[in-house]
Formats: sequence, C-alpha cells, structure tokens
Amino acid sequence: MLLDEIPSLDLADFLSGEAGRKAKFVQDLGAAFNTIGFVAIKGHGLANDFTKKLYSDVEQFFQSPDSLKQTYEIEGIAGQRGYIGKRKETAKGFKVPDLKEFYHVGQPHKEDGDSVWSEYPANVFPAEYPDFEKNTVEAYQTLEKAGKALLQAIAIYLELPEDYFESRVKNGNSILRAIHYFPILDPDSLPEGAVRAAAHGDINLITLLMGASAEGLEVLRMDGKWIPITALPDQVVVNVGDMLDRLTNHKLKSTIHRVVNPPREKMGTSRYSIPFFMHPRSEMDLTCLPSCVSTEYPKIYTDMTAGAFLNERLIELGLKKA
Ligand code: AKG
Repeated sequence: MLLDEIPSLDLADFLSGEAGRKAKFVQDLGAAFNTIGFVAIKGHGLANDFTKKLYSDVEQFFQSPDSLKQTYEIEGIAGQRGYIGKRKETAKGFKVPDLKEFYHVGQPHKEDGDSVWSEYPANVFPAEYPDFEKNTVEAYQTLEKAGKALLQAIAIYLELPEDYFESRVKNGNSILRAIHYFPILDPDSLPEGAVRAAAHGDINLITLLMGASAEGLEVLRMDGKWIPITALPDQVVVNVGDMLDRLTNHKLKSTIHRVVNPPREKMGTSRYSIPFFMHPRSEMDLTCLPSCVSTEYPKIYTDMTAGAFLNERLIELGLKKA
C-alpha cells in the first residue's frame, strides 16, 4: 500500500494542455517537493507489461554467474556504465557497503555533435541477453521524457521559464540503474550495520523509480519517523535529489531514504528495483537560485557545477578514487 502521505499525481494532467489541470499539477508537485520530497505519478509512459518484461530481463542478467557479469565491469570510469559488483558502493557517511550489485545504462545515443561521451564512454550491454539492451534503452528514453516534463512543471513552480532545464539536461549524465539486492544466505555473518541500501539522498536533480519487486524502501519523514513506501503497479515514485535541493536552497527537499533488509524468513530472496537518476550536463551551475535566497532563507550551499558535485559524491560512494 502506498501511504497517504506521498501524494499521487497524474502526469497526463500536466500534459493535457488544459490550463487548470496543468496549474493544479504544478502546485501539487511543488507542494509535495517542498515538504516530503516524494510523489507517486502515473501517466509516465511505461506500460505495465513492458515493466514486467524489463524486470525479467534484469533478473535473467543478475542470475548469471558472477564470472559473466564481471565481463561487463569497466575499470576507471567510476562505475558510470556497465556492471558494478556486489558490495562496491557505500552510502555517504557509512562504513559498510550496501548489499547490492547493479548495472548502469547512460545516454543511449548521441543525438547530435554534442560532447556527450567526453566524460563517460558509450554504454556496454550484455551480449548474451539482447532484450536487456533493447528494454533498458527503451525504459531510459521513456523515463527521460517523463523526467523532462516533470522538470518543466518544477520550473513553472519556481517561476522560471518553462524550458529552464531543457538545455541543461539535454544529453546529460542521467543513469538508469538496474539493482539486484542479492539473497542473504547467512545473515549471522553480516557485518554490523550491513543493509541493502543505507540511508542516503540521491545525487541528481530528480529520481524516477519504478515499482520494485519487493518491499523494503523507506522514507525519512520530517518528524524523524521512517515510513515504508511501495508504488502501485502503474506508478513511478519520483523524488527530489541533492542537486535540485542545492539549486533551490533547500526549498525543494531531497529526502533521505533507505532499503531495509527483509525479515529473517525472507532473507534468502532477491529484490530488484530500477531507478532512473535524472542528471543535468556536467557544466550546469547549481548556484542557489536568487529567488530561493532571502533573509528568512539565507543561502546554505556553496556555488558548484553539477559535474564537480557528481565527482565529489562518486568519491564519497567509493566508486571513484580521490
Ligand atoms: C537508490 O539506488 O538510490 C535507491 O534508493 C533505490 C531504491 C530502491 O531500491 O527501492
């Protein structure tokens, strides 16, 4: 059950062309991002059957032997493409790595003569599973399109031009992350504090998260209480990332979330989830917007580009060497 505290919105309202529906969507989205930092949306463009097939492609890959998966692990690119092995990422401020392995798909193709590959190389895909490439790329493109519409709504809410983010996210560093939280076969041998995903805020502008294969996701409410959330089958959960939090001087809230370990009787089961992290281009300036700074809300962040911020965070996560 999706808790009442996370508002449910329909992106079709924003895209309807009807001024009243569009304005209400913008206000509801803004109000949610200004408080809990999370919403659940439908009308995102992913059909349920497609999502089901995508999850089965992802499962097929992760059920392969580690030796095959490791063929797609690329050294020296901070885990920004391909396979990232078990216990390689540690949430900021934690000592024990997360109990997960994942696969990163970046910009699927170069749209024009842009410098999209200058920082990160082209994608690699598991040749053994052609549907993995076909469907992860389709999911990437569908969620990127939905993400661009959501950023238009956010721009309107912030009283910026509706297309404010368009050039800033074009060919940006967005990543589709297919995650496998592997079965925990010997829970007693786990290091203290080891969890599927320790408490963290996302690095990027916004995250679009397809409903996961099992429970476990929890969001830290403002009163300090952790609340479990599960998207309904036709919903995608969307949350504010740290970059949007910085840009808006914490007017839009990047809310801490985590994935807890299952109860003991379910420790031996896998969990899959597929977030899409919407990133801008590296050169985007994340300096707090002047309209979000006032005597009441003094500037709380230093000026930084998205590329420098991403770099800093990849080092903190252990994916990049300092
Ligand atoms: C992340 O990868 O940042 C997540 O929070 C994943 C959430 C999930 O697996 O449900």
